[in-house]
Amino acid sequence: MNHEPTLDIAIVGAGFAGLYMLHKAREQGLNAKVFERGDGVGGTWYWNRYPGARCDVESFYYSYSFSPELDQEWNWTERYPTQPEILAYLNHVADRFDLRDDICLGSEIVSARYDDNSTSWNLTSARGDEFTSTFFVMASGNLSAAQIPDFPGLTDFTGETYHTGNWPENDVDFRGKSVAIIGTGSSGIQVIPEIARQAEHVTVLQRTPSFSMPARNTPLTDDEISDVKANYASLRVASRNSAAGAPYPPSTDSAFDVSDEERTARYEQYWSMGGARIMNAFGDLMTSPKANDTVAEFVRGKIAESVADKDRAKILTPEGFALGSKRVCVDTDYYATFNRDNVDIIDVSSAPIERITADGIATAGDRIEVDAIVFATGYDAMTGALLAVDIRGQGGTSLRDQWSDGPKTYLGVAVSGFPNMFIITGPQSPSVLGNVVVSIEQHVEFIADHITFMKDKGYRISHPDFDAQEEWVRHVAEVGETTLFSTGSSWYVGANIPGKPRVFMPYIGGVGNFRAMCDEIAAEGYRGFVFS
Ligand code: NA7
Repeated sequence: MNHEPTLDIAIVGAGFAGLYMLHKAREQGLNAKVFERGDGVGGTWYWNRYPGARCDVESFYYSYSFSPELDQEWNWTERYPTQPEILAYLNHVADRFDLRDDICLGSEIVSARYDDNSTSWNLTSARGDEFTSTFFVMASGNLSAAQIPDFPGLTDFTGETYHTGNWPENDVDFRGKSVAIIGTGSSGIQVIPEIARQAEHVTVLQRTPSFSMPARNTPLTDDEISDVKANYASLRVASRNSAAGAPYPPSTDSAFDVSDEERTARYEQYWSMGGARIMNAFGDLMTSPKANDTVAEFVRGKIAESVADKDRAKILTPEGFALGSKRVCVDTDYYATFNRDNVDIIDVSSAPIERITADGIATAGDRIEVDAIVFATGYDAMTGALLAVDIRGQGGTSLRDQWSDGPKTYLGVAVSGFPNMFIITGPQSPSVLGNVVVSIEQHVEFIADHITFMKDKGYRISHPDFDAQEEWVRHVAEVGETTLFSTGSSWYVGANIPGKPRVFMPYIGGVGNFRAMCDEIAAEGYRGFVFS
């Protein structure tokens, strides 16, 4: 039997990560293929087609930086890009770099097994196709395993159901319908105003209110576009070296270095910039609970100003957790939507959803009848898409078993005992706390250079040293504990999935620091990896 793998590198996922990995692998002379479960490229931006879907990072920066030519030829039209525009961009990238020939669409990889004898990976797709490859890269995304809570009676409902992360390709017509929307994270906050404009009636079922900031989205002017294009090189460098992947100057002073009046004036100034910029108003907002209270109180004041009905405003006002400990949301008209006559909100934190009925939803205090239910209930984040594949490493060890108490990686890119497997923006990488595209590019380049290093040295196998991995996981947890990011009940810690181990998964040391650390590790012959 021929044990020679047919591919140098097998990549799962054709979103931002998979497309760039394919391009980079080809540049380095590797025979690569991407396997994508969707029928088109785009990953998250292929599936999240719900009305109002938009990135909460500015378009100029939420884009690839690896090609200065691409930067110059592509024109974003709005400050915050819509889902169709990002999808068009990714399709353009697939064509521009001639990637499509090596992308297998509609090909969901369900198992990946490392063969100790041939030292290669065997991949199997849902329709039974098999592939062998020397390297195996999971580029399956952090927010791609959509989750609908296991409500009793879910299948009894006779109306329409949708999940924001798995929206149908054709427009959904909510005119004349009454719609329940469950979930008020980033997706809920974007979809609620849009559906409220169309449907006859909307009932929002909220378990935890979010802190949301107005996007202040606008069309981009020709002058703004030329300005950024003229300075793209330095803006990209600033993003790469930043904490969260965007070139905004950080503030280093404390919220208590200034008077109360000056502090409020600073918050007003950052609030008027739009988006989540207010998080940068002072340097200690995510490290000092007291400083965080000041910004949280400011935002609570804005909610009170925006929502006319006092009872609704109270329900919509977050209390009891730090601003930023659940991802802050960026919206257009979210709070104003609750001034509409056709919108209701039910607080399901104290009176939870008990069951879905044939014609609606029963909570501990209410019973509502609806034609459609929209689940904006989020994702099994960071680990869901990885563990959806039955991945087996050395000696048949299952990744699901190895991670049963929580994920452990080295640098978020590799796992001890899983040779020649890489993850793009895995758990313990800094990717999700800012602009993920910057982290994706860094990871892809680290992986590609790692493979080239192996080729040059004549190595066949690489995986992280167990102790180096333990040390990295410990470091990530330690850094996480110095900030308020790890203190909320959010998907950052797996809190939204019943039974999921509670582990703070992102590395919060900053994308710039992380890059510098990885560069150092590479310069030292990939310290922490074992080669043979
Ligand atoms: P999120 O941010 O995880 O939000 C999911 C929402 O769904 C959130 O409000 C949850 O309330 C709610 N939810 C989840 N399960 C339930 C149950 N059982 N009952 C009631 N409500 C529930 O996902 P998104 O899709 O909005 O955003 C994901 C990321 O995409 C976002 O952070 C950005 O990075 C882009 P909870 O807060 O858990 O009480």
